[in-house]
Amino acid sequence: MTGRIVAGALAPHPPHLVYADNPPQNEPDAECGWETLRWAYERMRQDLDRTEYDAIVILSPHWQTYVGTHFLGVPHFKSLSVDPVFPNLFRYHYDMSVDVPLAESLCEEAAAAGLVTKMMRNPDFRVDYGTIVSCHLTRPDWDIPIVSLSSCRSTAFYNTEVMQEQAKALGQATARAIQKSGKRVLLLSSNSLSHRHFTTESDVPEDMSKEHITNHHQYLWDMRAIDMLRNGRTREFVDIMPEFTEHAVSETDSGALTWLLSALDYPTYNAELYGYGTVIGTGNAVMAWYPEAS
Ligand code: 2X7
Ligand code: FE2
Repeated sequence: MTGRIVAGALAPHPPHLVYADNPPQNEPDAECGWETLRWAYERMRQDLDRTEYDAIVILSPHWQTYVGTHFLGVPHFKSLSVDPVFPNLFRYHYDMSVDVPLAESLCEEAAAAGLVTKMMRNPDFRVDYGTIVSCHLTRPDWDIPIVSLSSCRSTAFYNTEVMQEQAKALGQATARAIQKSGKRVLLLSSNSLSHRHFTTESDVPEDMSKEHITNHHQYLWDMRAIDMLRNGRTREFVDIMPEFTEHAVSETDSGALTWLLSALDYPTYNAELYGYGTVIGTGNAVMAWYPEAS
């Protein structure tokens, strides 16, 4: 049977959202906070629950590699993840399984396309918080194995154009490997849109009277990005991604969103926009593309 991508989602990973949800895995306690985004995730989960999938493939900006793309290659990880910037909000006990055969096929397919790749086989490796937060918010039961791809830092090492070319090739390789696998797969691009943070935190982190976008310029970029993404202008958005990434200081520098749109073959159908909200000044959209429904 031919495998397929059942959905692809933009699934940002501010640890604040897990903090505010108060799951048993996270140590700190919150009163509330960032409801528009948490309700957006809730509605995305309801839609995703209507379809079956065998694996989640995710690319996170917080697993950063400078020589090629790496793939988690150990069947099971269990440890404590502490956010380096927000240890007061995120101390999360994770327990996850990895679809190693699917990770290996992705790695091989990407290598065959000329990309530098490596399977990560260290059993003591600490999984990055971006992967954990996006997967938790999308599938809190952790009952589906994941495949996690690192973000090759070609934007920092070369420029956004090099990142884009590599991320496009990685997206095509991902789609080919999934087709050959016979599996039904959900893809997650784990990133914020505009990404300029406040440099200080309020005394009560979940005090929503202090939460807003860092500046209007970033908000305008986010609205333009969302408008293009949700209305089928994804190829055009990828074309302006270098400008967006620089001007909005966006986490798209990770290649995650270019990878996702390339794997989905640049949807011309509409995305489902579940919501937009700011977290400590950054702009975040939760949205998904459903190729089967299109
Ligand atoms: O990693 C993040 C992020 N991308 C956005 C907001 C706040 C914290 O962490
Ligand atoms: Fe981040």
